[in-house]
Amino acid sequence: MVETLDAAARAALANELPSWTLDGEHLKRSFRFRDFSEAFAFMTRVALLAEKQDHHPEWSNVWNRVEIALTTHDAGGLSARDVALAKAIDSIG
Ligand code: H2B
Repeated sequence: MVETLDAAARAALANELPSWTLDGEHLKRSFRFRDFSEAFAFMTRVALLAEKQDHHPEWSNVWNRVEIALTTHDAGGLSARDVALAKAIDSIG
């Protein structure tokens, strides 16, 4: 069973992941690209990362925008797996 993040770990997120917003049990970030093709190319790269980590985003796409929300369903909340995926997404975003 994956553990949810404790209060100290949540407090550290602002520094650790400055581009992400903590919203309840989700880490959220919006991306905007030049067009749909670039947005979808990004999503493809994230999908491959997610498969590699066996951890998958809740997300939506409208043309050039991609909205990502990370949470750990197996834990019923935010876990280190979300932080790891957010960092990996930052490295390609
Ligand atoms: N993704 C997310 N976001 N949360 C999970 O708990 C989760 C997942 N669990 N991807 C994984 C898959 C699990 O269901 C499989 C069986 O490993």
